[in-house]
Amino acid sequence: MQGKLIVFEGVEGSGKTTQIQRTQTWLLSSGLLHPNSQVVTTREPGGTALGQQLRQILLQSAEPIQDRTELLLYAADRAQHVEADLRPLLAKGAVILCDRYTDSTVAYQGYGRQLDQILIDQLNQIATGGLVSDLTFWLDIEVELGLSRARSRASASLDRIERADLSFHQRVQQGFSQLAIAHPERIVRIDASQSPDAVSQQIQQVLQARLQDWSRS
Ligand code: T5A
Repeated sequence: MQGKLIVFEGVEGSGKTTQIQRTQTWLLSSGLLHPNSQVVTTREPGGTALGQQLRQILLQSAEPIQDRTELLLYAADRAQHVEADLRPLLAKGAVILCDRYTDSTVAYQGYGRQLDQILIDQLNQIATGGLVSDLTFWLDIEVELGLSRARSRASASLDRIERADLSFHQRVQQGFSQLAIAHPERIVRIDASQSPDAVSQQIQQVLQARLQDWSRS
């Protein structure tokens, strides 16, 4: 099987980090992959060393960040991530589990910040060089429930974007919902309001079927 890019998306606190870790553990013990297969986890922003510096700026900057500046910083993080990490890993046949990718930019900067969607699509194209995910899990959860989970996690304090007002997060949610409607072949909705085990089960069911399809093609 060729390398695969599997992305996890959703609003704040939807459980992406939790489910990526569980999916990696499950995949490695499932027997569904070749024994030498690499299963790698990564994230945006912050998948590379340069990206970690950009993440720090994006999420912790004390100076207000203008909306277009924010968009360009996410694009810079992605361009570095794709070229330095994602493409080389895919070329080696790795299965990559990535916390956020292009759909986050559409949802947060497009729907949330209300920047021009055509500009965002062009920038996503420049940053990725056309690399699209093979499968995207949209962890769908009510915004308020996600934010309350984010507030109760171990590292407690909310970052710059999490502190945005509720209407911003609701527009982001609407963005993910529209994306799922527009790309049903790529985006699979998961009910993320359930227990961690129940959410993992939904993901594993979809992934098992996809892996079987991919290994036949
Ligand atoms: N962003 C990103 C943009 O604006 N544009 C872009 O282009 C990109 C790429 C990144 C920020 O940048 C923005 C979006 C984000 O605001 P992030 O850290 O990647 O930040 O994203 P967050 O959503 O903030 O990550 P979180 O860690 O808050 O949420 P997760 O990873 O979705 O959730 P997780 O797994 O850490 O869980 C949160 C808490 O809930 C518990 C966990 O134990 C944890 O305490 N939990 C559950 N509790 C009950 N039931 C379940 N099923 C649970 N699953 C997890």
